[in-house]
Parts: sequence; structure tokens; C-alpha cells
Amino acid sequence: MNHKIVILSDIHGNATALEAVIADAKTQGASEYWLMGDIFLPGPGANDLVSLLKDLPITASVRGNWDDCVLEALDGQYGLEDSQEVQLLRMTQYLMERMDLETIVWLRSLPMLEKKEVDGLRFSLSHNLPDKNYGGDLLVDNDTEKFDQLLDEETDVAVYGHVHKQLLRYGSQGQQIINPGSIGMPYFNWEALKNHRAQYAVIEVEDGELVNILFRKVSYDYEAELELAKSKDLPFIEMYEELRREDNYRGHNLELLASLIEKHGYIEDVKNYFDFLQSEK
Ligand SMILES: [Mn+2]
Repeated sequence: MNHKIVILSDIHGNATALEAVIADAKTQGASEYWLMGDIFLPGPGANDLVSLLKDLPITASVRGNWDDCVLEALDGQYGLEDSQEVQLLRMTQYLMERMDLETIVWLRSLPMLEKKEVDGLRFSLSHNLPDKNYGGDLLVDNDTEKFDQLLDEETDVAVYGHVHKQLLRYGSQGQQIINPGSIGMPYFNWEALKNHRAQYAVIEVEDGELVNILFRKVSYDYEAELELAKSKDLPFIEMYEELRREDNYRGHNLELLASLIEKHGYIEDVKNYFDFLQSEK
């Protein structure tokens, strides 16, 4: 029996890239899809992105750190003192103005860790570490001992996302580790390898054997995605423009965030939108 599984990760609100990936994946003849988290933001994808996902036979999903950020923003865990928290509040507001609440209920229900067995081959799926979906533990140049945290005696293949780079390596005992890369937000260090393509992976299991691991990089119209974001009034559009054109995201640049928050009056927006910020006044 042959199983082909498409692995999607780190879409980050880029529905244009997701659409191109789905079109490419359909030519691969996969029977199921696994979703590795970080579905929304900082791109504009909302209900449109959800409807693309709803058409797929998704059989496993895990929750990413950006998914948690949306939930934390909604749950009143963020305030106005921290520029990054204001950014997440404003972007979550944007999302909620364009997305059904049932999607939030679904996000909340997602586990950090999923175990899947395909023809006897045992897979472990987590956005980052099985019990920690954020941080730099699994950056691609880290030591093998870090990657061993993905593995246990019951895992033959570990799949993770989060670092936005396609990766194939082994744990110290020989188990396989796969990262499908990022659909909406690929990162590069080496200039000659830089491109605007959306990344994903396909794995093929035949009679309990792992017979193929395919890393795809699919081109899509990133200028059209940027135009879409502009036409939909995406907040922090300056940063999204740099992400789409330069594949660089300055989400940790507090100075830049503070100046954009000031320029666009985002504090007033979120004060008016979130009740718990109102009561803080
Ligand atoms: Mn991510």
C-alpha cells in the first residue's frame, strides 16, 4: 500500500502562496495532508485562507507559536507597553475582522504534539519541540543533541516546522527528522539560494517503508500577494512589503514597530477594539 502525505507549515497568512502549493501538491497525488502550525499573520489571509484549508483532507494539525499569539491577544494577555504586543493585538484585530470565530475555537483545540502511524511507521509531529512551540532550540545549525529532543523510542520520523527552512537530518540514534520549510515566510542566510518560492514537503510510505522525501519550492506571484495585502488594508504593511520583496521580516525591530504604531495610530485602534484595553484606561 502506498501513502503520499503532503506536509504544510508556516503559512503565516499568505493565501496566495498556499494556493500555489495546493495546486502543486494536487499533482503529487497525495491522500492526506498534515498541518504544522503558524497558519495566520503577519499576512492578510483569514477566511479566504481557511476555505483553502477546508477543502483539503487534513488528518493531523499542531499549534504553532503564532497561533498561540492570536489566542493570547484575544485572551487579554497583552498590553500597550510592549511594541510587539501592540503589533500582535493590532494584527489579531485585523484577523478577527475577517475571520469566523469557529476558526479560533479550532485553533484552541489543536495539540502541540500529534503522533501518526502510517503502515507501521511512527511519526511525531510538533511545530517546534513537542512541549515548546517557540524559541531557537531547533535552528538548522544546532547540535544533534538538541534535535534528539524531538525523538523517543516510539518515534521513527519526527516532523517539525518553525525555523522556516527545509531540513533533513538524523537524531543520534538514527531516526529521521524532516522540516518541510515555510509556505508563507521562508528564511535564507545564503544569498545565492534566496528565492521567493513557497516551500513544502511530500513524504511517501510504501508497505511500511519510507520510500521518498520530496522538498518542493513553488513559485507564486508575490507581488500579487502584496497588492492583495494593500487592498485589504493589512496593518504593518511596510513590514509585509519588505517580507514579500526581500524575504526579510523585521518583527523583532522594536524601533521600527514603535514608529509604525505611532504613524498609523494603532494604539487607538486596539483600545477601541479590545474591551479589556478599554477598562485599563
Ligand atoms: Mn513560523
